[in-house]
Amino acid sequence: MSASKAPSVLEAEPLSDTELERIDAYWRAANYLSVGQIYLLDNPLLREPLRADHVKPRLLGHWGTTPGLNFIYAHANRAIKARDLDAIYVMGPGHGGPATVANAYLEGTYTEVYPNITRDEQGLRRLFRQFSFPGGIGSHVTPETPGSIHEGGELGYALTHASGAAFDNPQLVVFCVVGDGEAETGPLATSWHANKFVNPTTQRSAGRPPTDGSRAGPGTR
Ligand SMILES: Cc1ncc(C[n+]2csc(CCOP(=O)(O)OP(=O)(O)O)c2C)c(N)n1
Repeated sequence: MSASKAPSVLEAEPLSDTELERIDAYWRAANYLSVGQIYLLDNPLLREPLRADHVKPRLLGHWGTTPGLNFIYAHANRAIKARDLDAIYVMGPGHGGPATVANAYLEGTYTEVYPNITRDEQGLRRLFRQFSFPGGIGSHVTPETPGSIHEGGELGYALTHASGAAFDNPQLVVFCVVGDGEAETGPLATSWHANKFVNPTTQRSAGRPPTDGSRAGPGTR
């Protein structure tokens, strides 16, 4: 939401072939790690032909939202590195859990926090098996997910949390994805209005909402 270091749109260049190849490779790896968590109990690298007993008997969630979340994660990382940004990524969609875990694993954070989830075939098997499985991790972004401070289990709060992060940290870039299902909730319907507090030039009298219990000034209705 901060535009302080954004380059001019007129001077922007397309990514180089090397950058595109690397981003694409990262994205495909994150997608593989995500789909593996949803479906696979065993045979994590598909070294042998897939059999029914390699697949989880009861799936929870679906694949739909995950490639989009991974795509934004990959490009957000690119922008963060290129411009040395302070950033946070708020993921709203209800079934986006595998994406966060996949990226934490790809970056190495997951193994740092959970040394038994190693970066080899055995670790991959454990990573896939534990997702939405008895004794494992939740199907959404639970607090156990390294780096996560936004619990994804109850839909509706992505935009509120993203706006709050931006209000409190004007220099922070906040990437926020809202699920279409999430967008049907009351809290989310209301939080679309939060932008009126962010931009004082379009809502001049709004400013920052009072946090000390005092009444808002004229024009803040
Ligand atoms: C407040 C609330 N209501 C219902 C649910 C059950 N639920 C979990 S995921 C989901 C669908 C979410 O749709 P969307 O946000 O578009 O995410 P996607 O399915 O694309 O991942 C629902 C209704 C919930 N988690 N929280």
